[in-house]
Amino acid sequence: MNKCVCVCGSNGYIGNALVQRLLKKGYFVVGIDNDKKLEWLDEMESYSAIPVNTTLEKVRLLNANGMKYVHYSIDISIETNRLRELFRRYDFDIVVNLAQMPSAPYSHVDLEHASWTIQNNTIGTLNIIHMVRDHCPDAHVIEIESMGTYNHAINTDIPEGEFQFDYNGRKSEPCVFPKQAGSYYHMTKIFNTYLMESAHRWWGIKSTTINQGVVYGLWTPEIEESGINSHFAYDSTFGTVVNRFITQSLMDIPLTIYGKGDQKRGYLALNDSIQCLMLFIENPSNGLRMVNQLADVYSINDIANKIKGLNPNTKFKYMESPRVENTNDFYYNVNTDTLKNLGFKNTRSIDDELRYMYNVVDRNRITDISKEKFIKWR
Ligand code: USQ
Repeated sequence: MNKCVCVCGSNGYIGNALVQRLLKKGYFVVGIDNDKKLEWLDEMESYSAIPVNTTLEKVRLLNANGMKYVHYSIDISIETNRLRELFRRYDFDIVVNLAQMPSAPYSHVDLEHASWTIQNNTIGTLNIIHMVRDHCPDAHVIEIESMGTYNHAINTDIPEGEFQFDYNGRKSEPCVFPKQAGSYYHMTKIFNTYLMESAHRWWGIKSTTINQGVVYGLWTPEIEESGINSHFAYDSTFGTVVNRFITQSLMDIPLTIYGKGDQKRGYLALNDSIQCLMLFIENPSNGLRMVNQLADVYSINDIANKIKGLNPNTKFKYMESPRVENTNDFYYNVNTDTLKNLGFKNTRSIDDELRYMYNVVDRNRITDISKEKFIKWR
C-alpha cells in the first residue's frame, strides 16, 4: 500500500514543491495549510514576481492530472479539534511540518508580530507532536528548523546530532548543541528543536529535525511540468536574498547588500531542498535525528558577484544592515554528513539555477515591481 504523508504548510514555498514530488512518486498526500500566507503577504505588500495559483485551482489542476491530492484548510496552531479529526481519519506514516511563518523580518515588525510568530510557530509544532503521540505514534515526524539558530558566527564547527560537553573534567549526557537566535523567528526554531528532542525522550517519537540554510530558486521538474509555481517573493520581508537580488538585477535596481556583505550562509536550490526531504522520507529516522541541510556556503558578496556575471549592468548598493548580524567574514564550517551518507548530491548548481531564475522571472513577471519594496523595512 502507498505510504500516507501529511504535509503541514502544503501551500508554502517548499510545501508546494514537496507535495508535487510526493504525488509523482505515488505517495498518498494529505496537505494542510491555514491559507493565511496570503494575509501576511498582503499585509507586507509582498507579491510573487511570477504567477501563482489559488489553493482551489491547485487542487483541481493536480487532480486533473490523475493525482489524488487531498487538501484541508486548517490552522494547526489553533484548530486542535479539526486537526484531531484529521489524525483520526488518516493513518499517517510520515508527517512533515512546514507550517511556519518563515520570515525573520516579519517577526520583528513590532510586539504583536513577535508574539504572534512565537505562538503560531511553536504551538503548531506542539499540536503536531501531540497528534502523532495520540494517533500515529510510529509515524516519522520531519520538522524544519533553521541554520540561523547557530547565529551564523559561533567560530566553531557546527556538528550534527546530539552533543556531549566536558565541564570540570566530567562529560554530560547527550544533549542539543548550543543554539542562539538571530531573530524571534529563529527563536521559535530553537524552541521547536527542544520540543522534538523532548518528544523523543518522553514518548519515543521518531523524528528528523532539519537545520536548513537559505533556499532559493523556483525549478523542480514537477513544477516545470505542472506550471504550479511556488510563490516567488522579492520584498524585504518575505523575499530571501538570492530571489531578491535576481529580481533587483532584472529591474535595474542596485542589489541591496546589507553591511559589508561578507556574512556567510549555507544555501541550496529548491530542487535540492526537495531532494533532501525525500531522502529523509525514504530513509526514516528510528529515533532522534538532528541534521544540517545545505549544499554550498557563500557570502552575500559571492552571490552578488555571480548575478553581476549574469548581467554585467548589475550595480551594488551597500547599506547598513537592518538586522542585528555580523556582516564581517567569519569561520563557518557545517557538518552535513547525514545527507552525504544518504547519497545527497547537488542536482542544481547555483549558476544554472540563477540563469534559469533570471529567464523565468523575466519572461513571466506579472507585478508592477516598485523600488520601495526592495528597501522598505518595517
Ligand atoms: N540580505 C542582504 N540583502 C537583502 C536581503 C538579505 O544582504 O536584500 C542578507 C541578510 O542580511 C542575511 C542574508 O542575506 O545576512 C540572508 O537573509 P535572507 O533574508 O535571505 O534569509 P534569512 O533571514 O536568514 O532567512 C531565510 C528564510 C528562513 C530560513 C533561513 C535559513 O527566510 O525561513 O530559516 O533563511 S538561515 O539563513 O540559514 O537561517
